[in-house]
Amino acid sequence: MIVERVELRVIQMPLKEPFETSFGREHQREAILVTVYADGLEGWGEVVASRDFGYSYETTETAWYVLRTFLIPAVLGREIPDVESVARIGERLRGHPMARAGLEAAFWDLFARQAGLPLARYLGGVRDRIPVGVSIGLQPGDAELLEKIRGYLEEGYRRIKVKIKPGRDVEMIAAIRRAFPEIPLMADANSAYTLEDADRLAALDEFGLMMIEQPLHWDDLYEHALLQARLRTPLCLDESIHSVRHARAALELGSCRIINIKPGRVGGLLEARRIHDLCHARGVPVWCGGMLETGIGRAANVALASLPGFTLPGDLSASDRYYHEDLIDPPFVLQPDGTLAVPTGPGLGVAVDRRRVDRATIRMEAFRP
Ligand code: OSB
Ligand code: MG
Repeated sequence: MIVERVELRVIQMPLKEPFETSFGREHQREAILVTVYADGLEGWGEVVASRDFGYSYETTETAWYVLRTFLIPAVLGREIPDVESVARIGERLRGHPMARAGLEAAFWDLFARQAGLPLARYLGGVRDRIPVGVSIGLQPGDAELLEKIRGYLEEGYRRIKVKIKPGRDVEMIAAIRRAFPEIPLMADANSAYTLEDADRLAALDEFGLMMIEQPLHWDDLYEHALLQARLRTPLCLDESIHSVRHARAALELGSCRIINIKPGRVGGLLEARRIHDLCHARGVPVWCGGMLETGIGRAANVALASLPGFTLPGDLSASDRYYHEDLIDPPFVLQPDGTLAVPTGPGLGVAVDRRRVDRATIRMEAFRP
């Protein structure tokens, strides 16, 4: 297909409540939407970088710069035969995976639409419902946290993930376990600890957590391997896995026993699928992480999570978990069995509500050959 036009938009979406992790607190979600027009079709992608760095070095500004300076000129007016060729353009850059993934996602949407297939099917997905969990940010105190957990369990979420950091860990997890002895529970530290905290992290072993996510430095594999050797609880890596090569290294080193796959973190859905394939072949469970996506990014994540190796519930909550009003119609709704339905229409399979996108847009630029 020949790329006729690309649009970039920075959007801001107020969150229903602030989301706090060990690296900071977000009150509203900022993201870039990418729209690619080709062969009479349009494809949409979401760049999951935030306004501020914290989770990653990428920000809205760095992603905007990389897209308009390098990535968009490389596809504009060109014949793009397949998604792989878009990924190869991205791979010429070092780093900037979120910028690359957002553009690639728009092409996945386009090529799946052109094929008349839902993205899930186009990727090789096998599921039509995705079991989902919910990620709960740091709360002012344990009472508030327990209340939140109770509410999400009542809504039907299948597993609870809580954020931890030094000072908000063993006692807090103990309180959760006292109130909810049986629930599938996990903790995400977003790199808040060092190896010196190994005893403290080992104290979490007695609570039967499904996993501890990314306790140590954001690009470390070696120290996670040392830590994993001291814990019964499986470690799951998020921030540290940047590519299928990192995934292989992590598994060989014993840095983790589970991987959280986020397309934005690894440069796109193609690399995300490669990591899935590697883990699936080795019997390593994976699940789909989230970055507070709008329905546009969420639809791509749901499609990814329909691949057979995504055996654990993802951070793929319903649209109303974060937003009063999503950018898509219909929104993602939590089914009574704790799943999200995989859209069945072509491409992302969700309709982008242009009026809502316009209302959320604070900056826009269109590119033509
Ligand atoms: O570490 O998984 C994370 C949100 C923003 C940045 C990093 C993370 C998260 C989440 C929420 O945990 C996932 C979601 O529900 O989208
Ligand atoms: Mg995480």
